[in-house]
Amino acid sequence: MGILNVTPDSFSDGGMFVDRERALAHARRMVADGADIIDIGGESTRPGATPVPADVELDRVVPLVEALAREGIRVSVDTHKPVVMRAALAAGAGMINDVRALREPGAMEAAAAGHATVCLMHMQGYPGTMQAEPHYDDVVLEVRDFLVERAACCEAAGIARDRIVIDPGFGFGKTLAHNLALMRSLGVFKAAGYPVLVGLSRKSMLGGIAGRDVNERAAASVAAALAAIARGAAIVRVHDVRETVDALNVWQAIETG
Ligand code: 7PJ
Repeated sequence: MGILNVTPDSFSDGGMFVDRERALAHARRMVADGADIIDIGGESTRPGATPVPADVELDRVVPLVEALAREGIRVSVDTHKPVVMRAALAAGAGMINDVRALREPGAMEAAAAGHATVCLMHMQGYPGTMQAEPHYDDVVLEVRDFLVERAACCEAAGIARDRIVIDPGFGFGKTLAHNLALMRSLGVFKAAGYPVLVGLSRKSMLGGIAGRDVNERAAASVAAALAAIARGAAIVRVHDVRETVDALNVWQAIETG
């Protein structure tokens, strides 16, 4: 899954793809490099980011969904707003990626309409304050139980099991120790019976380990993506598609002999 942020303030590529033609060109480049899905985000979820009104988010996201879907590209939309979900699905999106796991009023119903896949992500707290003092007694079991419960709600709302993907939400209300524990136990999430999505690309956790600024984290991100796939992740959400695909191809060739 290649990341396309059309926000002026995202942490690593903020402002780069606000222009529609540049955004489309970048999406096409990621597909040519091997991305199967393009995840479009019109509102930054980084700590302290300003919320975006629905009309601004719609204007940023919907024309891109339409254009890419028309080209046969599988599009995911990173949003928690039901109105954006509905518009994105009408424009041809095949996936709703919600960092709030469809907890906004009306989000579950909006995502259930149609046949799109939903990605349910775990977050403790809210973007403004989530990194202040994250706390868990058992991070793996608490995150797993939350996701399984959200998935059950989705199924009760008419979203078939095979439309659901789960994501531990690396960096969303988690310390480095929490993130590492989740990564080591990724098998627990896979065992819950849903495909697992992992998003670690260029995140501060990698910056902390590697001692690199945000735009110098490609190698660290590739290592994280490989580790995630090796532990059973079905989808990795990444900025550096070409580098990740190269690494995965080599790894896979070795694994399959
Ligand atoms: C994630 C996401 C993630 C899913 C963001 C960033 C922050 N969606 N949206 N998983 N992260 N499913 O890219 O660093 O980890 S926005």
